[in-house]
Amino acid sequence: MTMYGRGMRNRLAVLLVCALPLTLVPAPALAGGAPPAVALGSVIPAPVEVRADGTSFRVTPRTVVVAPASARPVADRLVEAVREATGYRLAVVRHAPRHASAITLAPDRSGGEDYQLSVGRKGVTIRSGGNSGLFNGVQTLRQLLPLEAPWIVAGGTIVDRPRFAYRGVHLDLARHYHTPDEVKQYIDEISQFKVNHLHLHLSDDQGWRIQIDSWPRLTSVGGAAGTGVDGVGGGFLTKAQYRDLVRYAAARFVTIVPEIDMPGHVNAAQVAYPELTCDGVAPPPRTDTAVGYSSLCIGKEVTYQFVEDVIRELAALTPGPLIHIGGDEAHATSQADYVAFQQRVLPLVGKYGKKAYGWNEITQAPASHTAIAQYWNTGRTDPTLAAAVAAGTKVIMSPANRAYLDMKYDPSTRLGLSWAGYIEVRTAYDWDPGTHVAGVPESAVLGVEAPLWSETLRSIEDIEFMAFPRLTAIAEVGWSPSRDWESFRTRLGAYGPRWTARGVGFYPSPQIDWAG
Ligand code: TNX
Repeated sequence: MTMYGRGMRNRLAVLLVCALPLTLVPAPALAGGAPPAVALGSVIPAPVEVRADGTSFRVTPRTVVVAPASARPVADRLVEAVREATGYRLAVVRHAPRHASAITLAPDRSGGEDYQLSVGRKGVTIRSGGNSGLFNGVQTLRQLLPLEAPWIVAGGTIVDRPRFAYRGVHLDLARHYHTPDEVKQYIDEISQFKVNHLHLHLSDDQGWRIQIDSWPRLTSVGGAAGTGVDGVGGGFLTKAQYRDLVRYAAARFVTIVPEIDMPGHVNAAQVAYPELTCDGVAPPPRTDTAVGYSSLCIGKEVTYQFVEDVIRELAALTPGPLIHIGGDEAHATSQADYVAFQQRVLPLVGKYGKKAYGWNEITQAPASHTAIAQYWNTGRTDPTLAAAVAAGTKVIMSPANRAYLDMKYDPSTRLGLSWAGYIEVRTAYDWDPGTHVAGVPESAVLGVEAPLWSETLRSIEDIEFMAFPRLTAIAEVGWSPSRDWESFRTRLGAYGPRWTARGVGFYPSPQIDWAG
């Protein structure tokens, strides 16, 4: 089968207002047996409204990108994307010459992430009130460019906006370190699906992955060679590398959210600084995958000096509003100690101008009522979370049996874990963050995040195999107001050749009819 399906060839385009659930609108057929343009509705995540009008636009080497100075950063991304797709190096101009074939970025008064994309015979116009919206429109346009010449885009209009403001992924750099270049490659991929946050898990029992000047042994010891699972790898981000990553992500409208996990998951810090244990004795380094055995010493003042130094330095590195303080699986901390710890630590994040974000266990502490809880459990009820929500806590949904990208797809998957079950594409797709947990209404949900723990993942190839295609399901759960599995699986099947063309080794799920 071709990328677009045999049945779509040579059909006439029709004027069609596409109310969700999306159907694939036949795209204009072209003369000379060339493949039809990509159907206007064939976008992931599904846009809110798609109206095909039967016209089309052709991108040529003489097409110009028109953008005001304020939108120049987005224009640069657009030029890069068109070059990657077509090989053309389009010029960027402030004003279009008369009769020019143009792709225009037009700031208007709509909301920041909303955008409208119109494709007519003379050009493409993307309108948005914010550069993030213009960037979203550019990501849509990328998916509408065919994989091969002629570079014809189907005509019509897309009106689009996100359901949730927070659409995130998480990457564990602690269990296996991943280099800045690998993280950048991941950012390039996720941002194409309008994912706008990257949560980096920067410390755990095995290793510590971010430079902290006031506690230098965290990285000289905790980031040394051999600190990955099974003694593999090691490494850490210097502050300069971290700042560079933050800038790279920001240029793709992705906000980096740093996490330091505490009071559990701290063995690497205690190996480097034995005073962080209650008896002052350094534990042995650990590179196995057990969890829940380490704890900061809740009664010692040095613990809070350490935590405050780390939060202060992280906050200074972080232009984004959030700092994640972990808080999961603190099985070696008594409940009373856990609450006492969080009551001191959650407010420290505010002291340095950031909002506290933590795994859902933090909701045991009243100080979490002004924080954000990340729901990672597998149940549909959680009275502690629901009570916190009633008191003001906001939630990001990452139910492990739906959103965990480190779960195996099925029992034969070579990588990954299975403690939360197997997660095929449809399982990742068929759930609703607004009704998932009793007592957590949509109004309390900021969005979704797909964690990728790296106990079994070493390379970018491993990351991509586990993330794709499932991440696109989570991206659609976070973006699209109403969803339809049949429509999604058709669009996903058509998308596969794009990953192949970019060398992304995705999992070829048997639930999908892959094109090409
Ligand atoms: C649970 S989910 C953890 C991590 C593991 C993960 C593996 C959560 C907040 N903690 O420590 O890496 O399972 O799936």
